[in-house]
Amino acid sequence: MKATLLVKNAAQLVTSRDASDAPLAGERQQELTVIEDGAVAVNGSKIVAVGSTEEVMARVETDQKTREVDASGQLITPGFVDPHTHVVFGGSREHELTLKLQGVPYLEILARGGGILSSVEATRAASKEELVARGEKYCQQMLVQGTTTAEAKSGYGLTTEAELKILEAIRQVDQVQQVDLVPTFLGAHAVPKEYKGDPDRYLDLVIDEMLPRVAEKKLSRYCDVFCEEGIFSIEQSRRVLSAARDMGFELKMHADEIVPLGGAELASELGAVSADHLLVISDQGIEQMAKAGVIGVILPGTTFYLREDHYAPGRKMIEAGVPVSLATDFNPGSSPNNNLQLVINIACLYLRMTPAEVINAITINAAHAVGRASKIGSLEKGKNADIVIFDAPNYDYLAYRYGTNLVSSVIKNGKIVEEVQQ
Ligand code: IZC
Ligand code: ZN
Repeated sequence: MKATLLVKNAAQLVTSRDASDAPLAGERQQELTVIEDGAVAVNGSKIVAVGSTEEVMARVETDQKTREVDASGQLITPGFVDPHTHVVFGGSREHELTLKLQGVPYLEILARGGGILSSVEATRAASKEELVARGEKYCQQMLVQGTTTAEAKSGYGLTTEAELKILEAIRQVDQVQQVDLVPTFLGAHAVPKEYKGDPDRYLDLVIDEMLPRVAEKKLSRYCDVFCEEGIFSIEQSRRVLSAARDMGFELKMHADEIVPLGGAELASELGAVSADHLLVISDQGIEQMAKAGVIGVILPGTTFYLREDHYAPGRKMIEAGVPVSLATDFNPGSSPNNNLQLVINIACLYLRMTPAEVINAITINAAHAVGRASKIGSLEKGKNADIVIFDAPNYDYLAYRYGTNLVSSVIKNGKIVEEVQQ
C-alpha cells in the first residue's frame, strides 16, 4: 500500500480502537491503545496503517514523493474534536469581567440585558462577512492548539434572519479554513428583548419559522436549547426539542448547569445525542443518561471561568456508565477559551478523570457527539488523517503541563497544516 505521508518513531501513539459504533462508557472510557515507537501512514486524506514504526514500514510503500516526519520523543494523538462551541459571534464581553468580580451572577447580568443579549446585539449588527472573518480567526487558533473538528452553534441572532445569517456564516467558516465545523441550531438560546416576558411566543417563532427554514436549507442536523431557570423551562425545552425531532433534527441540550431542573432526564426521555454542562445533574439523571446512552458533554472551562463552587460529577458519571465527552464551550461570555489542552488539565484535576479517559472524551466520544465517529476521533485504517503531534513524551504529560501550547504539528486530511518550531 502506498503512503503519501509517514509519521514515525513517536515515543507514543495513542488512540481508541473499535469504538466507532458506540461511545466509550464506564470501564471502557479509559481503554486506550498505546503504541511505543509509534507510526501512522497516510495515503491522500486517509489513514492506511497504524502501529509500531517497524510494523507500519513493513506494511506500506514509500518513494521519494512520500513526506516523512520524524516524531522522535513526541506524542501522536487523533485530532481533537471540540463538541460544544459558540464560535461564531459578534463583539466580546470583557466589560462584564469587573461586574463578575463584584459578585454579579451570570444569570443576573443576562437579566439586566447584558450577557448573551449583549452578544446578540453585536452579532445582529455584524455583517455575515465580519462573522466569517472572526470565526475563521478563532478556528485557526483552535487548529494550532490541536483541534481539527468542532461543533458550532448559532444562537446570537434570535430572529429568523439573524439565525440563518449565523448558520450560513458557520458554513462559510467551515469552507475557508481547515477545522471542520458541525453546525447546531440554537435559536432557543435566550428570549430576545422583543419577546421579553413572553418566552412561549418566542418559541412559536423558533418552531413555526426558524426550524422549518433551517431544515429546508439544510443548515444544521442538530437542534439545541438552553434549558435553565429564567431562560427556557423543562416544559418549554420539551416543546422545542420535540418539534425539532418531529422535523428530523437530532437533539442536544444545555442541561442542569446552574439550577437542577431535570435537564438530564429530559434529554434521556427524548433520546438526545448529548446533554451538556451537567454541574447539578441529579442521581436519577445520571442513571437515565447511562440507560439511554446520552453522551454527557462536560464543559469544565466554563465552571472555572464562572467561578462556580463545584464541577460536574464527571467521575460519578463515568462510574455510572454515562459516556463522557469534554468541550471548551468557546463563547464570548462564560468561556472565552478555545483551547482543549486547558480543558484536559481542568478535567483531570477537578473532574478527577484520568488522562486516558480525557483523551477518549475529546477524541472518539466527542466524534460521536457530533455524529462523525465513522470518519474521525481515532487513528484507524480508513479514517480521515486528522493527526496531532505533541512535544510530549507520553499522554500523561499532556495532562501534567498546563498553559503552554504543546502542539508541534497538526495534520488535517493528510496534509501538514501547522508546524510549530520548537
Ligand atoms: O454567551 O454566555 N451558557 N450560553 C449558555 C452561553 C453560556 C453563552 C454566552
Ligand atoms: Zn454552550
